[in-house]
Amino acid sequence: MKVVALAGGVGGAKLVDGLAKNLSGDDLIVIVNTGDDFDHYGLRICPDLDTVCYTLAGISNPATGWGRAEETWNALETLKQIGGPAWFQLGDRDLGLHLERTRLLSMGKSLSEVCDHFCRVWKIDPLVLPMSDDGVATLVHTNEGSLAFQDYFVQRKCEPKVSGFDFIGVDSARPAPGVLDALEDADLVVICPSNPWVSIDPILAIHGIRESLLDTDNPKSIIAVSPIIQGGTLKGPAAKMYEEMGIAPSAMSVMQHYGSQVQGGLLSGFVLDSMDDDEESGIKGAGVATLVTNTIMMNESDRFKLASEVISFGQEVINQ
Ligand code: FO1
Repeated sequence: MKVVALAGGVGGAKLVDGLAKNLSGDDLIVIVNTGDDFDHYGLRICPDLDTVCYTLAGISNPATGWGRAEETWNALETLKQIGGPAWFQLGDRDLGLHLERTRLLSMGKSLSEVCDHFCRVWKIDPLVLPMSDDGVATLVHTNEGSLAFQDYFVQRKCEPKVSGFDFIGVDSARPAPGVLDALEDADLVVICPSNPWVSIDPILAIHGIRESLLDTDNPKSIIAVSPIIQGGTLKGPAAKMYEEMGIAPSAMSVMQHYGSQVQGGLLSGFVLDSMDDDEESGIKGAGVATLVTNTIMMNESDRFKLASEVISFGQEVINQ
């Protein structure tokens, strides 16, 4: 079974890691959000790509989920001492990656070429693709004006009230090489438990991606794993965003966000947490198959187990 995973930050990276440990490298392709990417100190920072790759390489920071394990902070300490902007925590090991990525990009390499190079160095088996090699920047519209994503997320700690999003540059951005072929060949597409608004929607907004997923001439099974559990999230502002956009944060709202395939939307299946089992019948009522299970990934064994259940469920949905 050929599986494509769409992923954003920390939650997405954990499920991707579980999928990678359940599937052979040839059977998994990961398409990653790059709407969070930005320039800082003249360096190109790609937080979601790095979170996915560090996690797959087994070198991610277990405390934060982003950045490197066994990190040191000498450069950041120096920046603080001399009054440089230190709101975005770049560790020494992490900085090395940003330096080399920026150098390679300035030599004319594409982001997907650079990502492929890092994946080879780290012996990462699945193919990891940025959604696009062209710059797309998520802009968050708030009660305090429109903010660049990392200004909203890290500098303002997601405090401003959100009223909408724009993905600047998306109209001219092309899917990265391999993205549309991967979707075309996929038997199963897994939308990871990433933030639907700012991690998955930017991927779906790239020309050709949503269209490929909706292509009735090449129908495919698409299942999403809810990042919302009991009206909240383990990490990140997804639930707060739903509330501020006037939508109750719930598994049902996430399912409706992507839409039911039988109603012209994306989903043929949906995975929700056991604590939200009262929402199952409503989701089924929209024509979407369901899997109710523990979706909280506290450790590697949780990741492996959830991914294995998602794959078996995906197989069932394909056979329906
Ligand atoms: N998130 C934070 O909340 N604070 C940080 O200082 C921070 C630094 C950082 C550095 C490198 C990196 O790859 C990720 C980093 N993140 C940080 C995470 C990142 O901002 C978000 O997780 C994503 O953009 C949302 O998916």
